Amino acid sequence: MDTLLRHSELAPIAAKLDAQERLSAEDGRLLFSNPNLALVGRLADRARRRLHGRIAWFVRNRHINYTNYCDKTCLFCAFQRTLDSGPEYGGYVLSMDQVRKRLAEPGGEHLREVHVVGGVNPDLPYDYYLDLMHTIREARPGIHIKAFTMVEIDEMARVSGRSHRQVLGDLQAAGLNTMPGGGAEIFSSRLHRKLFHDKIGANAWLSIARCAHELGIKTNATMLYGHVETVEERVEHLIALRELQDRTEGFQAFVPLSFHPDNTPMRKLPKPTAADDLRVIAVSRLLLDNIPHIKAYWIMISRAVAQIALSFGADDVDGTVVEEQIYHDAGADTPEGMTVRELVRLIHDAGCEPVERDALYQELKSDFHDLIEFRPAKTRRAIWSDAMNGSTS
Ligand code: V47
Repeated sequence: MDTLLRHSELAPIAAKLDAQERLSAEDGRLLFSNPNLALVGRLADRARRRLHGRIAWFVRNRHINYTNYCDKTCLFCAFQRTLDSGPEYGGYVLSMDQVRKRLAEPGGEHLREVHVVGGVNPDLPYDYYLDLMHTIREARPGIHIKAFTMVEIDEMARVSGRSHRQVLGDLQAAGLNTMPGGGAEIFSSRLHRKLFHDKIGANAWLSIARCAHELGIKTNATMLYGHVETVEERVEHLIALRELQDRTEGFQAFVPLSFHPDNTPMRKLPKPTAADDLRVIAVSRLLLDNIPHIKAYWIMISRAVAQIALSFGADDVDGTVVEEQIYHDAGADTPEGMTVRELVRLIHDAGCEPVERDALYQELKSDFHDLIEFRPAKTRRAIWSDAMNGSTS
């Protein structure tokens, strides 16, 4: 153990990690409140390197948000349009033709994964969701369909009168492969009452995730942070995920979701800082010892913070994305998509080794020499001297 760590109050946690012992909730609270973020990050980076070395994963994916009509009243959301608001306020439901067109756009043939989520729209019949699966499957037979949060599964069960298990089975038969991790928000019952009282809470979310895992459907998990949650509530959330994962091993990745306040009913709250984002990523890596991947979703935390996050516990940057509405409606100023070249450079310049993956984290490609320009880094003195001499090279 290095000197800084040995003399810090994190020394017992570092010792536990060295001995590959599981961290407790109390350890989680200490990691969230320790003033030395760099030390917390160093611990997380060690854990990340033990699991993944220098690899950082990305996927050629695109998101499709099939509707933004939603009858829920979540205070953190800017994406939702009320059912009576009409298209003049930007409300939409994608037709199957529009879905086909999105998949037929240039580059669509290279997509590995499509990520499909939408609002809770009670006007959609059960068949809409099954048609969506069939349409995507037909348009891109080889594509991996990652679709629907536990919240949407609950809505489909309500509209069809079928159980969660039956709905998941129907979707699987129609082409669903895995599920994203959204809708978990924050498991605290206090915040469920305050922020999203008319949507499923922790028990239902965890129970549907468990059901999906039992059917062999891998999912991700998320936590929405940076609003009014406490450190205790963050830790409680992470430990609940860890406990379910002990039973099912069905979570592939954990995706911390940094709150974007613009255009939401909580718009007066300040945005989480880069330090908040990095700390949540680091503590997640340390507490979630049984979830293989921690995602730094560049759309939410910016490309620059995603790069640093790769040294703070994250091993995955999601992917090309192409079109994104949930965070852009809430004020995200990142682009909506990135090219493979940009992703590869982002990872390479952060000191990691870019590896293209499929949706199940199988390696597809790791040799990107053609995309990375190897220019010897200029010394500061050379940059200064060029600047003084007017060189623009
Ligand atoms: O469930 C909504 C969150 C989630 C805001 O699994 C917001 O690979 C921040 O889950 N500020 C949907 N967050 C997105 C999601 C996701 C994204 C990328 C990858 C994966 C994955 C999953 O976004 C919602 C909600 O928790 N959200 N509004 C907001 N204003």
